[in-house]
Amino acid sequence: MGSTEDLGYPQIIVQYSNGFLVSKVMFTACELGVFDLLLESGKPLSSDTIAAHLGASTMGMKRLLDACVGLRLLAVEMTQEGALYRNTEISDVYLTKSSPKSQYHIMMYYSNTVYLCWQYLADAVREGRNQYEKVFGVSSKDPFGAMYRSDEEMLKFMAGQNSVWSICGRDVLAAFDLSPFTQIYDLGGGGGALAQEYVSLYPNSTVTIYDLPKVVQVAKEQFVSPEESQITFHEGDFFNDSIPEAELYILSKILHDWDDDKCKQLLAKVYKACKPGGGVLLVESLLYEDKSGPVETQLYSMNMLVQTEGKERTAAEYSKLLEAAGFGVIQVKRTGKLYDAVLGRK
Ligand code: ASE
Repeated sequence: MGSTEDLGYPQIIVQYSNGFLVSKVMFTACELGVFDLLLESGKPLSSDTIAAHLGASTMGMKRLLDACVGLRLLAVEMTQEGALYRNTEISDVYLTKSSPKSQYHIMMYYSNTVYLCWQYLADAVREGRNQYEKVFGVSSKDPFGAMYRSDEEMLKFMAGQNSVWSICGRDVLAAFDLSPFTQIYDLGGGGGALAQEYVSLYPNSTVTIYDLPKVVQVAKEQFVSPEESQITFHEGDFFNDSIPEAELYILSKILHDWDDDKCKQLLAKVYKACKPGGGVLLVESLLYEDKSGPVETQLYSMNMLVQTEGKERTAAEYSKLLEAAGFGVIQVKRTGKLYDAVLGRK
């Protein structure tokens, strides 16, 4: 890359400028069901066939499919009947709705919600706050009131947040030996995918998903079957309602939604509720200490600016918050994937 730039062609600038076009092509192919159709079909299909099945224009679909080939999300072969398209292995596994590792729902959340918020990134930077008022016409004072402004939005958020655990859940839960803990609360556990990973990795544990009543209701109806007897629910607002006693509390992508004061308030409450010898597991995307990366985490921190009251933090920043609440013996494990783990003990 360096040498191309030395010759006066700014490869990196061109690539970054086109980044949002890349995202939107992938999101759109997901949304229209291109990858699902090609998986179901089991054989390569022409663009006309795909367009007909998906109720799209032949001209628009052909262009979308060719762009997906350029992005290596589809493969094409030339035959006597013309071009035939098929999924790549990565697309089969991650971009189809039915795959156990599907990232479809987070793509839909990015494409239809996050994307709209980023329209006002400059305002978010100028004002230092989220942009729900401008984007959706809802008050920005209560970020989760805004994010859950309709049942449909809440469901999309829950499904989206669930999808990441199929690719990172095991790593964050295996970062420490959590087998001594049997009684777990997952505060803000949402759709329950991390709780499901937890009980499959630690079969002697029971995980209680603590979340807002309407979130718990949807989790029970749509995400966690009553047959999963190791998973139970507790309806409440962890800032305003009591937190029951347990051995381990999981706070997965919770602290990054809030400013330091709110984090300290919540952690102090968790510390009080926690059994002696128990602990708290923070699951977050950790910035390097000098905040020079990882770039994914820096971008997520920008997203916390447009969508929440929080930010992504360094391991030292999370340790300070834990210490302020009373937790000691703090251990940090970077997983090398999107999310990392920090364990504090009481
Ligand atoms: C939250 C997590 C997310 C609140 C809002 C969110 C994510 C997207 N919007 O706790 C997942 C992380 N991805 C990004 C882009 O931040």
